[in-house]
Amino acid sequence: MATNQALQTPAISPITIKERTGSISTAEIISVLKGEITALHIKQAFSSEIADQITANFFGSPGINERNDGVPGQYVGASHYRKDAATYFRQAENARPHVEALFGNLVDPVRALFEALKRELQKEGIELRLARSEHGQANVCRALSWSGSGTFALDPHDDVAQVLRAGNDYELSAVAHNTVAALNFYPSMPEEGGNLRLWSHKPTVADRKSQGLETTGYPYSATYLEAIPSREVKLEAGDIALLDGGFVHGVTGQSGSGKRRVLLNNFFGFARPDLVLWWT
Ligand SMILES: O=C(O)CCC(=O)C(=O)O
Ligand SMILES: [Fe+2]
Repeated sequence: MATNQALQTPAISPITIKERTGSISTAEIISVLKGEITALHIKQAFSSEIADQITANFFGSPGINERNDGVPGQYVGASHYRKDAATYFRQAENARPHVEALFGNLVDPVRALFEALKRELQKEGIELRLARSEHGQANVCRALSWSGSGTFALDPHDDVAQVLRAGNDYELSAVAHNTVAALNFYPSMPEEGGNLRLWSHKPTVADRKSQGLETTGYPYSATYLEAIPSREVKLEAGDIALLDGGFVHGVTGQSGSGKRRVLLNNFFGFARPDLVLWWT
């Protein structure tokens, strides 16, 4: 017999997307962090010189690997998804030289954003730092190229389940009760598709349970999302997207013969009123 939970239609939460061209500001970052806007899309936010350098270094990296956690894609760096803290932080330490090498001798724009946000939050008495444990410290970002083929290059998911279920040995679990901000820099985009799709829905623990996605938040089915309005953020190389990772999001199918899609990603959020943690 079907339970009430399974019959319940998912709640619709309105989304606000701010889009403009130029340089990202700390005030805008903080407004996503505080849940005032759902997503921020900054077009042409970093130069094609750094974008091309990162892309070439990613595909040529001796640290590039295929993901083996059920999410199709290649990566440089470490992901805490489905890993205990000891494994994640050890991988982050081992991958650090490869992450740093992505930028060659150019200034890392993700670190520059981290430092600017750190200075701004400090003025309000809030510390921003990388998540850490006795086994090591998170990196500022990881690089990813999704390889899902079909409707989505990366299936619809939320970024909160993996944080909520990270476990007690992670200090970052506390962030799951606040906005989990997901920051993406796009050095390379395919000719067609590879856009970010955002659904007007922020799943609860009960919603995830009803879908059997309690620990992963991945992947929400087409049937589950059917009646929920969604919006597409059209991305180009050099763009930044910052979103509330609690809302269901995914990456649309990609095509074209030339360019592969590459992004730099990390997550951050309030662990305490006076502490913002940053991890990958
Ligand atoms: O590739 C993207 O645009 C989004 C990536 C993402 O949602 C994730 O890494 O959790
Ligand atoms: Fe995500």
